[in-house]
Amino acid sequence: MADSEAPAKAVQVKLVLLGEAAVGKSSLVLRFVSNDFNENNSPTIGAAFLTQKCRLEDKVIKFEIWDTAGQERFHSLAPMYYRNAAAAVVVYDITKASSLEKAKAWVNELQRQANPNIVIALVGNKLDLITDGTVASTAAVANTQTETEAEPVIDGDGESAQDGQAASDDETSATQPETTTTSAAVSGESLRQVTREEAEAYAKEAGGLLFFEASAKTGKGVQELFTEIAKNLPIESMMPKTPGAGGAASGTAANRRAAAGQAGNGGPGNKVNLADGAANKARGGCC
Ligand SMILES: Nc1nc2c(ncn2[C@@H]2O[C@H](COP(=O)(O)OP(=O)(O)OP(=O)(O)O)[C@@H](O)[C@H]2O)c(=O)[nH]1
Ligand SMILES: [Mg+2]
Repeated sequence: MADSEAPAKAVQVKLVLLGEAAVGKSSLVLRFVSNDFNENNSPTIGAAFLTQKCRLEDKVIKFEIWDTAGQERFHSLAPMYYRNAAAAVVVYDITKASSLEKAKAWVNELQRQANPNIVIALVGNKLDLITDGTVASTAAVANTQTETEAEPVIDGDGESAQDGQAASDDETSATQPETTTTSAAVSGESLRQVTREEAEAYAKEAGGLLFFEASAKTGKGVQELFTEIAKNLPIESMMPKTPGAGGAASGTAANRRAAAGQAGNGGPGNKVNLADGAANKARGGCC
């Protein structure tokens, strides 16, 4: 956290989140951007746009995050959000096997149609729903450089970035985890439907995707996820040449506007949160 240096130019990084409905995409973003969690997060409609600035060594990275809607009816909008993205976070729910299959489909689509240099991270979310045995080993990989360890549960009252609307498909897991959290502590691994080994093996096979297990609820692994993405980006080649110029791999203003125009909840769903804000102080400043 080298501060008090001349303000570095931010490298803009367009990042998209993809994955089945209710796996916790918006929750991961909320944790990353505002260090908050909402037990009753509403399904995303269209997409939401958020930003977060991070410092990585002497570089400042501004993540421009497109949090897409997982419901199938929004699938056709996705290319607009992953086009020109420098990074993608493909999320599944470790307590729902079918969500890994959906994640694989997203990875395939990205590998066929997105920027060929895109950095893809596969993330198994809801790690808090299983007990500690595997949790410890899970975090070990990502814990290379931050002191961000398992944070205590922070149950915020933070507003969701999305407007709620009854989701027609695949909503059951949105409510199920809350009712099973307590029993998970008793039943141990029983809620886990995707082993770390299986998902990690797939991540390797699929061309060396970054792989994490995380919990948006506790914050475990979230910081590490974005840090590792930042470290895997070709930052030097993305540096703006002149003040105000966008990074090569980031979305252009025109793209952003185009995408924002299509987002179903472009108004209240848009939320900007810069790293200088209070949200980051708890974690020592993002990356
Ligand atoms: N226990 C637990 N619940 C979580 C976690 N992350 C999200 N949830 C819950 O899962 C539900 C769905 O979370 P969202 O973040 O809205 O999921 P999403 O992937 O954005 O869903 P769509 O916007 O519909 O695609 C909400 O009730 C969250 O509170 C987590 O890490 N642990
Ligand atoms: Mg969402």
